Amino acid sequence: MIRVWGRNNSVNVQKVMWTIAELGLAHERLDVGGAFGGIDQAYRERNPHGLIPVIDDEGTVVWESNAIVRYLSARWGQGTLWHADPAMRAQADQWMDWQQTTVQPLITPVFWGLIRTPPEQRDEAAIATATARLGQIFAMLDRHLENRPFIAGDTLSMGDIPLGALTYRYLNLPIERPDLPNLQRWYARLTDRAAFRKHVMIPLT
Ligand SMILES: N[C@@H](CCC(=O)N[C@@H](CS)C(=O)NCC(=O)O)C(=O)O
Repeated sequence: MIRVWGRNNSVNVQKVMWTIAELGLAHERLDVGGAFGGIDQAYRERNPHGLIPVIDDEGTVVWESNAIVRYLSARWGQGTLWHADPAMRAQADQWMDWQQTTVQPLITPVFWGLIRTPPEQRDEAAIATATARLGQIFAMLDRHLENRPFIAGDTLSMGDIPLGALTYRYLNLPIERPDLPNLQRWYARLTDRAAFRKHVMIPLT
């Protein structure tokens, strides 16, 4: 049984829950973080970073959402989420790292500004700057998806999970976006998946 600590409206928890659901793993999720609190001494012993999510898989404790997605895929998703071929796996890896280092820092001010900040307190200039840059980087992802159904190969892999979770947010924020036809086709494929609908396609809060 895998135990997951983290509230379900966190995109980083959603990545983990989506992975678990794709793999059909027995699990229990505990609400921690945000209004739930619970980031106490005991929590920090599992995750010294003091953020959600963290998992415990029968004694194997892992934090950092993308590291968790990789661990679960390697352990339980050989031949599905985890590509055996290192070259294919590197494709998934590079887009996972790009999500963390490039997309996340830009979407955070837009998401927090529009969803978690009262209108009178918003930094509209910062939101507009990040939104414009997001349009450029999602256009780059759109070009990557021009000739392929999924991020790395012909089937869903771990490479789709972090970007898929963030793309749901990007497409559902009240912002202007460029035309992204390839990204929209890939996103439609994700929405066909029950695991994605259950864990990612929930109201933005
Ligand atoms: N790089 C970390 C970031 C984790 C993170 O920022 N988690 C946020 C929620 S998305 C958090 O713990 N916020 C404080 C809280 O919820 O109490 C990861 O991917 O796991």
